[in-house]
Amino acid sequence: MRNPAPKDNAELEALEQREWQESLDYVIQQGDRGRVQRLLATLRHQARMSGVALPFSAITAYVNSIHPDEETPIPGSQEIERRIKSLCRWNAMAMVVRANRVSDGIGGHISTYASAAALYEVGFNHFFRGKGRDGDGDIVYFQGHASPGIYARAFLEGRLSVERLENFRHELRPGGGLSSYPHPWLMPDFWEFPTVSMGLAPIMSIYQARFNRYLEDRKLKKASTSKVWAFLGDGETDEPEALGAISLAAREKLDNLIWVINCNLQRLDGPVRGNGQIIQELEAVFRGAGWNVIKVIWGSDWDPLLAKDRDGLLAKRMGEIVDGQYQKYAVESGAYLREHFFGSDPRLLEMVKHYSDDQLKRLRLGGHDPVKVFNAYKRAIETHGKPTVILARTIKGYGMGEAGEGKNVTHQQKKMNESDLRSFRTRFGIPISDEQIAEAPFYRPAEDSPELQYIRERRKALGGSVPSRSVRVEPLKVPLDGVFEEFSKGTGDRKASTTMVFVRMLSKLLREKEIGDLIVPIVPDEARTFGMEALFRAVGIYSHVGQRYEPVDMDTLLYYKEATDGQILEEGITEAGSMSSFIAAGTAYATHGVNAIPFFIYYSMFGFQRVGDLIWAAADSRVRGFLLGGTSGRTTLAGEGLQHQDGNSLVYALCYPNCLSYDPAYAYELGVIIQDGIRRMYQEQESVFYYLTVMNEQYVMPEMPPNSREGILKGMYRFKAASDPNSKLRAQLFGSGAILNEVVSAQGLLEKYGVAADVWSVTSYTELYRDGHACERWNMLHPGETPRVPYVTQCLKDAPGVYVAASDYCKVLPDSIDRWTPRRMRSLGTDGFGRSEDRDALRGFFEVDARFVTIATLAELLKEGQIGADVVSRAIKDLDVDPNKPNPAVS
Ligand SMILES: Cc1ncc(C[n+]2csc(CCOP(=O)(O)OP(=O)(O)O)c2C)c(N)n1
Ligand SMILES: [Mg+2]
Repeated sequence: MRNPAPKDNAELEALEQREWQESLDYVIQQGDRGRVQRLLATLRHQARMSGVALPFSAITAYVNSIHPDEETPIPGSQEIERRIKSLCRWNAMAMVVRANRVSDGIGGHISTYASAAALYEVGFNHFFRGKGRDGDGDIVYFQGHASPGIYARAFLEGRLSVERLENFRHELRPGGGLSSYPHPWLMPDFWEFPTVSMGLAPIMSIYQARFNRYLEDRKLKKASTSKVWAFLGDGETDEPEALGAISLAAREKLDNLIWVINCNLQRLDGPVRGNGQIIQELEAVFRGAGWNVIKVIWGSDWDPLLAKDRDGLLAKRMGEIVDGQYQKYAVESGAYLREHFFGSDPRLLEMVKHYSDDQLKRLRLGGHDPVKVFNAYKRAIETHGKPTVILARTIKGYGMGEAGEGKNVTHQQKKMNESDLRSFRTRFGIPISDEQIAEAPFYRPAEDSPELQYIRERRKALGGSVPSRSVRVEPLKVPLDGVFEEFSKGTGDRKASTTMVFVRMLSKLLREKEIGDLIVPIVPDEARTFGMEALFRAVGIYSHVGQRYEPVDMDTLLYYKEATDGQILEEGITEAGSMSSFIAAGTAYATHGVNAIPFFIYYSMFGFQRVGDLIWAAADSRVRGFLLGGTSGRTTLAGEGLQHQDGNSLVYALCYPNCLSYDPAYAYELGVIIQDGIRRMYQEQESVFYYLTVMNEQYVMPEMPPNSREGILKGMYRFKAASDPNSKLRAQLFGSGAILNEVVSAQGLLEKYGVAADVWSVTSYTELYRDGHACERWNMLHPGETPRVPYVTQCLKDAPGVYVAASDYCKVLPDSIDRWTPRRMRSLGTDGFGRSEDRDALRGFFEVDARFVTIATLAELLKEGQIGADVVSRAIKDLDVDPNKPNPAVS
């Protein structure tokens, strides 16, 4: 019998809906999901062509991306894995609790790992590949605050002793301890990547994944299936660097990159998005950027409920709850959940009427369910053509119970009382007795226990332990005299800038047989600024897909050549991204066993000042390579003004312990420093890196004075002695970088006033400063022994007269060594904001030109009583200096 005609529109719509659903069911039952997708796409298209405006949505429902039907069971024993995970949880917690009992306030985090344990354990048991099999394991960025869990795992694996665990956050104790967070500088055999400054691991991981491709495309490393995993916090994604480069990962089709974002909905102070949904927000952002997004929101316990949710009521309800409320559910009882979550609709209540309150309370979230996590990881590693992000919902402080589970204070909870410990123990089945519980002892089962056997077997199958850092590279043998020799000869009467000199050195290095291929030039859209465009054609710009267009300047000699084996990393306008590439390249000696030699050249003002924290991470990572601050010096970069003129970077560089910084003036200085840098980093395998300023001012490059090599490297040497050493009035002038030429001119000017001055080139105040302190320290601790004499003191031992130093940087730089100069040193520098002006005007304004060096020298001689005030006044007049000009430091 035919259905009666529908009464009204509502009935008609209900009928239509049923028919369409039945049709869809039919197609789904045929088992071909691709067919469903195609069908729906056709319908969408048809609707759009008929003028139906379909609302745009970058998000899907608030449910798991992987349907239970698509899941595969986890291989191995889930029961043993659960016990291992519980032991990791316990030991991680005990590590923090015990550390804080002994030293109150020593810190540590329980709740981050407590929420992430399943995310890591599934990785350790099934995915993370060690380097043991073919030397090419996975690269894993562990969330910094989860470090206790990673140590706990290493403890079970037998890699860390109880003593080391006992000394968590007490690294200086005898026998050593464990650093708070992942720091390769402090634990160079263990940690590979520093992560704890939040937002840096995400961007570093993207460029790492891209750099892995670069090495493969350039045949510096064989093709590999290894993955880069980055474990991040949901709060961390607010850091601009965290999401700032995600479009690159999609554009470059980095399917070797997997991010796991632990969406516990909380950060340190409270909810990440109390009034919103961080998972949905991130889904939209990542989908929009072209990533594969896998949401792991609900555990298997929810599958039967969702299976019954034919009308989408439950999914709808899930999607309308904001995160602040979800957090409340996490701390509340099952009855509360029933009333406030399911209670919104009688049909939802009906769905759970057979569930006890206790059962409702125990409905697990996706990020705590190994089956869900395993399937997400599996899909991620099987995904081709795009990076994957897994958004895993968890509870912060999971298992901490009253001590912190889901609470706003949980991030900083470091203590558990006896009853908290007891419930934790019972909940996770840790075999520790009531008598022992108050102690919170570490627990490691017997070597032949099923747990430890399982761990050993799994890690063996996966290629060894993770994390593990080792340097497997062979030192390079690089006699590069052939490359650098020409620079010691000077340029005759031809003018050049140190930037031009650098580019020539780089071009020659790129052609060198032994190391040419290992050079990695990195530029943030600034190659033309530095005159490097010839390299575009010579070595090509790296692009995984080569060049799919005809470049507009194809018919020119220096055309914009992109190539799969291109050598230059042209990063576009991102110093943060470029720095991440620098880190990936500069640590390749450990990560990949490749002695990559990065040269990252950038506008100097946008280096330490802008991406200083990434440079700090580079230093922690034991990076090797050269940072080049281009167009540096406050007065050397004409015209650009306050935002560009850098008189700061060398001052910052002083604070980076393994960064050697230099301010070379001449071609041979730069040559000596780079050649020695390559020797130290790649031949001697020292974990240092270099910051070199290069300028765009052109002048004649002189010949290298004899015996100056050692001084160039140590920080100073006499460049030009006074023509009349027997003069009554004597001075020692110190110049650096482009200001050295002003100092040389001052030497000439001073002759007119009867002053004979020696000129020193100070290539590195920072090295002189470090040497001075090192000597002083040694002397303090070795009384009675022959004192060590700082290099600067040795140099000036017999140098007569007053001292004046001038640099294009803040005065604090020369001031930093003045305690080791036999007499006090007068310093001229560029404290203050830059100006849009030409060089002469700028140097006059900042009082660092030849005139001011002259006046300062005469003023010092006056102070010493060697000349009268009239001489200084005359010079001020002769040199046309306004004594009442504004002070540049404060104007
Ligand atoms: C750049 C930076 N800012 C601040 C901190 C301090 N801090 C450490 S953890 C934390 C909260 C982390 O929240 P989330 O990223 O959500 O990680 P969860 O612990 O919840 O997994 C904060 C603010 C830091 N480590 N780095
Ligand atoms: Mg969080």
